Amino acid sequence: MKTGGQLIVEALEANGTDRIFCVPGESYLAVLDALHDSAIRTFVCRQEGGAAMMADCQGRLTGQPGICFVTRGPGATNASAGVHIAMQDSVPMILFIGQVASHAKEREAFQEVDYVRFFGDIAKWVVEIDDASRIPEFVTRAFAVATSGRPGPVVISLPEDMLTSEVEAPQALPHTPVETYPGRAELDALEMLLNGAKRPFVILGGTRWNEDAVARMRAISEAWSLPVGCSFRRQMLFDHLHANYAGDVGIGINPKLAARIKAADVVLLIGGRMGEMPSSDYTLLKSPYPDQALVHVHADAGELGRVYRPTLAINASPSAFVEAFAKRKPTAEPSWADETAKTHAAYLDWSTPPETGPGAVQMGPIMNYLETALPDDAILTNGAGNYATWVHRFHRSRRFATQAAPTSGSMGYGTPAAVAAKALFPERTVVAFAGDGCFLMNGQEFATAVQYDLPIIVIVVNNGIYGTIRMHQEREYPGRVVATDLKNPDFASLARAYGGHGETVEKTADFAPAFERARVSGKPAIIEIKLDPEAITPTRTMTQIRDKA
Ligand SMILES: Cc1ncc(C[n+]2csc(CCOP(=O)(O)OP(=O)(O)O)c2C)c(N)n1
Repeated sequence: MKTGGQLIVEALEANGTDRIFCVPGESYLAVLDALHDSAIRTFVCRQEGGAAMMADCQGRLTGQPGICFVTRGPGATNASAGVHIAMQDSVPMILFIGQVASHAKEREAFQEVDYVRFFGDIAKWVVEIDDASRIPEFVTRAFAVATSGRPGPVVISLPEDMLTSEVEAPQALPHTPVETYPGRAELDALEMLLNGAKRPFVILGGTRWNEDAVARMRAISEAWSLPVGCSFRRQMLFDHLHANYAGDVGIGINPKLAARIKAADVVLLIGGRMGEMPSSDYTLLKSPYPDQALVHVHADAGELGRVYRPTLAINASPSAFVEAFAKRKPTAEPSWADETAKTHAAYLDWSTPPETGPGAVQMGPIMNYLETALPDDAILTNGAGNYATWVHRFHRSRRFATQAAPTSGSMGYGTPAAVAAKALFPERTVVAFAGDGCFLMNGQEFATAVQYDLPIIVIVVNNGIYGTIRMHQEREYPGRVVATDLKNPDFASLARAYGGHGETVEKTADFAPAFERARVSGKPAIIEIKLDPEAITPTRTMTQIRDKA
């Protein structure tokens, strides 16, 4: 006989879980107690949104579900911020929620929420377990659902009395991974299309990639001289210094790259969904009928034909697809090789930061410095805000599992993600980028970094405004500023108050030594960059945007 709490922990162990992220609650004490006897490492966090984002980051970088435990009601609603990210970003994750006891249900008991309804639209699957003997079945299924097809978050509600009940249950078994392979007919059809193409283009996106798959994709690109772009915030899928790298198919796309994609005759979209952001609001590829012959490779059949009618639909995971297609070679020297080289030259030009800009701190030289100071395997995280443009446009990503940034555009992601990344890869440099607004959405997780001795470096780009929204405001309603001014704490003092290392950068030359001091401090660090609010984009000032409106 075992308690529900013990069965949950055993089922997690059977599925290879080595850590969980949580904020404790009285609703799931039986699970916490079972964790006491387990080798699973428990990371206690400061807010459930941060805990869920850590779990998301774990899933994003490893492909295995990140696990998060929260309490009912406010714990669950806080965690929903991370669940939404995992859903939009196709990341495997399992959120466990302590639920009110069975006798209290449907009375709007203390902190009672119906999770099936609450998470219905933002989770891949939501279930409440009423009978503890079925825990092995549901937990194993949760791993299968979270990782198969298009990965996503699963939410499991755990009534308190179910967790304390003692039952007999079958021994939990690990889930069986589900793979989707391309058929020979699809591979033949693609080979024919590419052999007949004049201006093909490849876009990589989504999840279910790994280091081997990225290496195979590189080999395919070389064999066929294919230009390759990475979808919004999926830049770790192709080496940016490779001669075939074409650029970031994201927000504020290089106009030359957009023109190149529009002029393509065949677009091979692997793993991505080509949503509103990467498609420049569905204009790069027209929905529902693209101008180009679209070959869409996706692990979920439901995504094929959902937004675009593909010429050729291939229901396969990116990793299975590249493994199969790597064996196919062109019949003749590709005619587009010269153009692929030109596209890369245009990328290099576009990703060279400006040396100057308004104010005493220039982000361009700071990005140049980071490009030389950061090892290739450094992990960069961020949330949402104009500051992220500097990272996405000017950081030349080299390797897989080096990026954690929400395609869902959620603020507050960078700091908790950095904590999870550093816990996963303690030997690697982990840098979180945040705006002043973004940081204060989940900056409390800096305390988690201090608690677990995880020396992340958080770069807070402080312009004293919710800059992205101010920019939109000035463009749409010039001169009518509402709700976008911020009065901020001294971020360096804040870092020290938490027990970390703090630096303030007021001019460009301050940055390199501040970064070095942060690195050798061995402590979690915050480097505040005081950026002129005029420097709202790499190329246009706030005044120029207002004046043009
Ligand atoms: C959770 C969340 N809330 C609100 C928004 C809307 N939003 C997008 S960017 C932004 C401002 C970001 O400000 P900051 O982090 O200071 O960066 P900046 O744009 O100034 O560089 C806001 C409020 C969002 N994307 N996510």
